[in-house]
Amino acid sequence: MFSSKTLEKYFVLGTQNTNDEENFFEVLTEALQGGITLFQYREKDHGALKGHEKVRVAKKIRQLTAQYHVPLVIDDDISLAHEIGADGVHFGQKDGNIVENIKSASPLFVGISVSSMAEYKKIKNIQGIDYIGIGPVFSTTSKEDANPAIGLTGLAPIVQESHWPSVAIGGITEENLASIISTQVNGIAVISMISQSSNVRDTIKFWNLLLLNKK
Ligand code: TZP
Ligand code: MG
Repeated sequence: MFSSKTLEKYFVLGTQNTNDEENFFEVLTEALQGGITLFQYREKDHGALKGHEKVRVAKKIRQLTAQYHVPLVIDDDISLAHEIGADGVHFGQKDGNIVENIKSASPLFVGISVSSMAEYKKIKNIQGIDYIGIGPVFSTTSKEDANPAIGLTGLAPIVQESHWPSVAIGGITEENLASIISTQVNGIAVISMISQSSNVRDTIKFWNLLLLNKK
């Protein structure tokens, strides 16, 4: 069900990253049509929906992603993930006890964020993690409490060291995408490269082209 290939083109979005709900579903639909391989619903930070509104939107997302056979990950909300039948859950370092979270997330797959080699080493013996997200690689305005950017020199050694599949995140654009791909990371996760794109299909086509050149 979960394979490292799933991480390849990982799109992350919450309604706070778009103008409104209509725009959110427009962008998500274009991204699904364009060929993203994984979607994370990250409803967080200023302007995020809460309670019933969040559940309502999440149910629509579940329907839409299922239509395109794209797995759905929920950021930091285990009960929502179970309620709507999501495929995975993602946790940051500040999202509570990792071992407890992994237990409650079962049988869903689990991703954990790390922003340094020290953070990777702290979790590396924990059972039940399916992938790690590494970043922010470059500086980002899409996350309020983002750690300092680690750059390619911070990213590459963690990719090498990780015994789990990994995905790079943070400040990734069409300009620096090739440099990220060259680290051999399994996947790339983006918000604004897609949500702010003037042509989502072209952006994903370009992404595919770079991935083809890698192989
Ligand atoms: N985690 C680390 S950076 C980030 C998250 C959720 C935001 C990524 O957004 P963008 O627009 O791709 O920099
Ligand atoms: Mg988080």
